[in-house]
Amino acid sequence: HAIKLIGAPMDCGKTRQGCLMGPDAFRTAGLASALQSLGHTVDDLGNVAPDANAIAEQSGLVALPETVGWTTALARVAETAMQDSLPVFMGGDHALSLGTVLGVARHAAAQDRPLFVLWLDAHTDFHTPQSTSSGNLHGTPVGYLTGRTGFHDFPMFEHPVPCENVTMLGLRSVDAPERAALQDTQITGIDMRAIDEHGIAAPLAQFLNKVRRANGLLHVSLDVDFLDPSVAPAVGTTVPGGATVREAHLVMEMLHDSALMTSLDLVELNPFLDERGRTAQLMVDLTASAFGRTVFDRPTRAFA
Ligand code: DIR
Ligand code: MN
Ligand code: MN
Ligand code: MN
Repeated sequence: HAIKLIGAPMDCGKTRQGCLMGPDAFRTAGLASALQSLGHTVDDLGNVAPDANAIAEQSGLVALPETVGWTTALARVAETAMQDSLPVFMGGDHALSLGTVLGVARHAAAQDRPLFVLWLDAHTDFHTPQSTSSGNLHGTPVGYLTGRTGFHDFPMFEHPVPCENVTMLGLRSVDAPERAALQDTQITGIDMRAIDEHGIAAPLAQFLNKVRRANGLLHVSLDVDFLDPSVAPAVGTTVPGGATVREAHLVMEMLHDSALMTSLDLVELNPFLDERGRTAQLMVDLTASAFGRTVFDRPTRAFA
């Protein structure tokens, strides 16, 4: 692939600070060289900055104007990058997906291809600016990209992703208003109990088959808190009982095998909370799996 690394040091999607260091932690952990060594062409475009705007702060919402400024800037960068590359957005908190998916959706619409979204997260991020009680807009991107109402301060999401095109894996923290709103949608939500009982491969394979049949584009959004905090402590919103290292690698390996992924977010890494870079390193290793790193090249495993 031609991969573009795009830094999005967005830190205003919640009150706890530190995600602004995310892009440089991914760089320090060797993301570019890991992908290059797999044979990809990698271009690090540096960091994006938010647009200015005249939107007013709103009580009950954290940093609404700045969040909208990131959204417009990232949508523009994402749409452009999609034309000739596979963009990897190095966050930054999960509010950056408001912008990246907006830009990717514009590109998909211009190509007349359906867009699918795989959300790897402990949380559903299905709030609207009205339903959030924390005021943290990193809890809203799936609401925005599926076309929920209430985002009037944001750019119009002209081509919302149909709910049946969204699958979430790893869920274990869903707020009551999100749960109520999700009941009425066709979003596929695979929680940790389902993964415990049936494994992570079957629901993912089903989703990937759907993307393939539809000749769709596939945006993948990987929140650090998808992973269990014992292996990925560097995130502000840890929830126990998350995906294991192997479950996460299997997801990434299956994504590579499918050859369907067309854009990727790496979000919520807070290097201030990390232990000698181990979470950043795990995220880099997972990304490498998504781009073809294997131990053995299956199915030819025999030592001849
Ligand atoms: C919570 C946390 N549902 C909120 N969301 C997070 O503030 O709306 N998403 N951390 O990844
Ligand atoms: Mn999230
Ligand atoms: Mn999360
Ligand atoms: Mn590949």
